[in-house]
Amino acid sequence: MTNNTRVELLKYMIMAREFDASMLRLYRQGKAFGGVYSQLGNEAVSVGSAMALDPTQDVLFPMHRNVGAHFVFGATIDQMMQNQLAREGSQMRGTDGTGHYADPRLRIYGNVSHLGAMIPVANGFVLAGKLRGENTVALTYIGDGGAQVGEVHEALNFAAVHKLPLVLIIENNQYAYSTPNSQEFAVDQLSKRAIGYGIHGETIDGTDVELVLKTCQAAVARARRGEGPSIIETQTMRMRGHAEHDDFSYVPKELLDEWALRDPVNTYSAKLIADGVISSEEVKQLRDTTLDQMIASIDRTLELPWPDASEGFKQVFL
Ligand SMILES: Cc1ncc(C[n+]2csc(CCOP(=O)(O)OP(=O)(O)O)c2C)c(N)n1
Ligand SMILES: [Mg+2]
Repeated sequence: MTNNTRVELLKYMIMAREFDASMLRLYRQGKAFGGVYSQLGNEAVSVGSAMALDPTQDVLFPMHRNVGAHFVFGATIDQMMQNQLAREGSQMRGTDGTGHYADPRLRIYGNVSHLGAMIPVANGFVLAGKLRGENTVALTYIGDGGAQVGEVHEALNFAAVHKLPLVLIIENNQYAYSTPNSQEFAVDQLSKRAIGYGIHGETIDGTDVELVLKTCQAAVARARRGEGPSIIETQTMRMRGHAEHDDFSYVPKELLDEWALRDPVNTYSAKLIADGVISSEEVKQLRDTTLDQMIASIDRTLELPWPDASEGFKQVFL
């Protein structure tokens, strides 16, 4: 892996981290509406996986904790801010913050809220590509809770039978709302389900961005060779509540303390400093510059008008 790629990985993780931190502040200031779903602790999954794709030919179907993947695919901070603060320019015209939109220009198809429902859509996209003779790979995500929905099984079976170029990341962040893994499934690794579909599956440490990138690159290469889909289960911890209204008092504090030591941004910064790829001063500068970019974007976005109320009645069944 080149030093350039390593610095890029860090840069995108810091962008995701600072965007997230901004949203948490804006929520407490009463300026962010609806659900604010923190991706704290998930940056390595989001960034490492999206970096494995070719944004000019592949497609991204992100979930609610994948801000980093959006940035890798070229979404601007302003665009993401307009979406989340529901201002003019929002891709959902103010009706939602993180889902229910498509950005064909950037090849990003934002999540629908019904868990599991996006995987068949990703299947359809790459099946169409296959029929047209294109070599498009779709990357999508599902949580440890969402992975228990029936549609996920149907979609994986379909993708396996048709050898579709699909990479599914199961983001196992230990909880689905207040439900822990122990109440969700009885298998020790969700990737073992791949055996039942006859496809490739593996479980990896989702706090290690280089491991995520390499694992996803291998999955993308298999998909391009026509070898079909892969399931990659990434082990992380949801370091905040389900969304910011949730105080997550049901999560044992020791568990959070344990995972805090594996913070993906801090551990990767330390690794690159130890390897002499970047200095601690440069890391600090990167974080400061990124924070300045967030603040400038927030200022610009809060100046924007709200979308007209009539927008809420468009593109919906009444
Ligand atoms: C089919 C379906 N059931 C329930 C919900 C409500 N819901 C939204 S997010 C969520 C928890 C999801 O947990 P998980 O899949 O582990 O993802 P995480 O939020 O932890 O990243 C639930 C129950 C939904 N959106 N869709
Ligand atoms: Mg979860």
